[in-house]
Amino acid sequence: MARDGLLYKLLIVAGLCLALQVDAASRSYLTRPPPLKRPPPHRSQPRQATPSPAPEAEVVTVIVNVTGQLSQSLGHGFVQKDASSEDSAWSLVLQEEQIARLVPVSPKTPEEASVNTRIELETDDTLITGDPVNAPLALDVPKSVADRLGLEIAPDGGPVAGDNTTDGSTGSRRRLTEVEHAARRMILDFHGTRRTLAEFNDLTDVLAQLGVQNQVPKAKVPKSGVKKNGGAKDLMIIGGKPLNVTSITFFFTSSSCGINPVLTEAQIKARWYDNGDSAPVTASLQRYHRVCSYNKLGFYPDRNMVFGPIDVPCTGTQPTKGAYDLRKGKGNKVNLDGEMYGLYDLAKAWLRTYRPEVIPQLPFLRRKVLVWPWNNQAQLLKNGDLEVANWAGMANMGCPGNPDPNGIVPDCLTWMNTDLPSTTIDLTTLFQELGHNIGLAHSTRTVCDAAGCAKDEYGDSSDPMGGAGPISGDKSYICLSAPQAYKAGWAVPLADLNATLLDANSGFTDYTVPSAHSTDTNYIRIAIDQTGIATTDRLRPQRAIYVSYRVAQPLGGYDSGLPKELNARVWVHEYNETANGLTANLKTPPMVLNMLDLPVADPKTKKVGPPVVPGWGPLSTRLTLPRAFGAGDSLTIMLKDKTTSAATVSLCRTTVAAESMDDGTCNDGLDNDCDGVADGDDPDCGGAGDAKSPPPPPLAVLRKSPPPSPPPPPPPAKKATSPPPPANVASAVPSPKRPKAGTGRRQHH
Ligand SMILES: *[C@@H]1O[C@H](CO)[C@@H](O)[C@H](O)[C@H]1NC(C)=O
Ligand SMILES: *[C@@H]1O[C@H](CO)[C@@H](O)[C@H](O)[C@H]1NC(C)=O
Ligand SMILES: *[C@@H]1O[C@H](CO)[C@@H](O)[C@H](O)[C@H]1NC(C)=O
Ligand SMILES: *[C@@H]1O[C@H](CO)[C@@H](O)[C@H](O)[C@H]1NC(C)=O
Ligand SMILES: *[C@@H]1O[C@H](CO)[C@@H](O)[C@H](O)[C@H]1NC(C)=O
Ligand SMILES: [Ca+2]
Ligand SMILES: [Ca+2]
Ligand SMILES: [Ca+2]
Repeated sequence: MARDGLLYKLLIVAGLCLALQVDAASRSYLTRPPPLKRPPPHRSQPRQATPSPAPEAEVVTVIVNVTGQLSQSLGHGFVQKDASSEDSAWSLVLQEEQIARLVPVSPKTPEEASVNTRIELETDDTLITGDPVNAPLALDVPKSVADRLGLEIAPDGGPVAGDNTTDGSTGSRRRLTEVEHAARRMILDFHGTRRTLAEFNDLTDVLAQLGVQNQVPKAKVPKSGVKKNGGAKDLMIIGGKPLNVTSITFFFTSSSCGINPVLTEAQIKARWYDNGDSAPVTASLQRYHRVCSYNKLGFYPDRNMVFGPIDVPCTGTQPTKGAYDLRKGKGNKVNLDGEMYGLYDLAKAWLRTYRPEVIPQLPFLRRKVLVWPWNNQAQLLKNGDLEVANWAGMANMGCPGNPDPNGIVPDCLTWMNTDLPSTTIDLTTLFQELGHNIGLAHSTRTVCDAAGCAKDEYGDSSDPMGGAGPISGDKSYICLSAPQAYKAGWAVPLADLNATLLDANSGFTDYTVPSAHSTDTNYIRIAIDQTGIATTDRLRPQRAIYVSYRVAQPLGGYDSGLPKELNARVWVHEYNETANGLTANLKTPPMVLNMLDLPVADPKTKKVGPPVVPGWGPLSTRLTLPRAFGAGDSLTIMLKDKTTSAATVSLCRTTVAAESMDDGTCNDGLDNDCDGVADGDDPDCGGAGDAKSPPPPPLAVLRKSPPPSPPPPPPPAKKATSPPPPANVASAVPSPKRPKAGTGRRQHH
């Protein structure tokens, strides 16, 4: 227990609620990632058998050096069975799908901005979107094909011209077709040289025509220690300086496929642009950005356009990725690149014909959003096994940039997977995809039961970057958790503490933590022990704890989607990154540790006890991190009081296990050991207080703050760091009225 007290605590809490019900608290799972206890969705098999793997004994390996910048994407929803814990309720761990691509560093034309090469990234470095990658990429050409091309295997495994194609050879030599000739020439020319991504793609194209396809070349990037350029800078807010999102959205039909989604331009625009409090949709992208970023990241109609429906052919071939098949997917037989980029190619072709005036703006409308019912086939056939895409959304994780701030930037894409018969778009999914575009990782939680612990990639239901499910999809929304708001630059800490600033053994210090809706200065950040953190890395990681308080506002307002179970709680998160303006590292996402609340009276029995939240167990008023500052140096976070606008949270750091007569700590007026009782009250000093359960704190009553004045100041505590009074306290806000739970549920496919 001493070794890993936090995990132990989680284990106890989660152990009490083994049976994860599909209740309001976990409702979020219904909206996007599949629920943990649902049988794993069928992992769609490629319907056409992937070609090459007939064990080809010998290959010619063509190695081409390329330079590109990394462009990563994230999708939802692969479920992986953890074989090590057969019986665990948590053994189905949700994993995201990650795709790494190389894109040009500084494209000269909009066409070049679309060039991309899927790679398998192999590196120990923390690489993020925008980082330059210089890597040899290897393509294997089977010997049978090499023979056809008149190539032989050199001692190093590479290609050399075979004798039998040289001039003046025997008359039995077969004439090469045009494609074979091109392939032979390219292989011999390119091998061992440095080429552009476009040239590399030409090589893979010509090989594909010879049946050598679907190789995802491995990019082995040595751990360099060399400074990367630090990734692309996109829409992270730095120093509070406002920025605007720009985007262009396309939605499609395919009458030749018989796939005719009913979604209209008006229905999309109603969800993009704010139309006031009485509009049918108040959870618009425009409002979400304005409210949740505290006016820092704007989303305005003039630079966020919507076009469609664009009727596209069911199957075909498009410039960026070749063949596509919208009915069955996998036009290129191994992944959805053919369809994902085919749709974008088709959208651009449509613009050139019908809205040519938009073409010059295209490079400056940063995000490209493509809306398509990917699982149309499944729905047409009423056969859940035929999923084309098993993600609800897929998005660029950070947008690639250009060293020249005025240069053309490579495409930054988001794909939405809508339901064929739906007239809405799942805005929570879209917030998450646009959050990925900004460069935010998923919001996770580690869940445990008797069989062990597992990380749930979407486990933080307080955050759209996790599994948040707002009470009404069209009316309400949930803003970012404290660590994500910190990373995005949307909110700043009211106190930024660390081991130097937080004294040990001097008892609790009170902080007033305003509800996140009332001010952008709204959480405590505590840098803790940095053991195991690569603090000298250019990404400047730092392990820290975040303490925040979130009270739902009325429909359309800040956090209006927080369900009752998650409302007016104090949240404790851990995140190992800093607000450096860069895309987050996918490997180190933020994690919710717990939520805290005061005891409540049971409406029936009138007995006072901790509120019990399904999936979370009984909520405590405090959380102790036993090794926060190293072995034997703990941090306790305690909720003392709360109103509709602020919570009083107290922090206590200690290196002593008990107060003692011997060293005078029984007579210093301090709760030295952070157990909630000091000196004479502490049993260590002969007091009556039971150290294990200190006197119960006041009941959780959401008191109305007196209208004009800010929340009452916390009881004066020594060196209390009070934040400036909340700028804009929504005074006397009654609990928001909500439509019946479930109205916002998106039908899960
Ligand atoms: C080259 O010779 C190999 C056998 O060594 C043969 O299989 C191949 O077809 C020949 N290629 C051409 C282009 O004649
Ligand atoms: C290709 O990359 C490898 C490994 O980084 C390097 O050793 C080699 O010199 C490069 N070749 C060219 C032509 O750039
Ligand atoms: C964002 O767009 C709005 C509306 O077009 C404009 O008024 C504002 O100045 C823009 N802000 C920035 C930072 O570009
Ligand atoms: C804590 O923060 C202060 C102020 O930023 C800084 O001077 C100090 O070095 C930090 N201490 C640690 C242990 O990082
Ligand atoms: C932060 O890093 C530490 C040290 O590697 C690790 O133990 C901890 O789990 C990390 N926290 C998160 C939220 O990833
Ligand atoms: Ca004690
Ligand atoms: Ca004491
Ligand atoms: Ca004590």
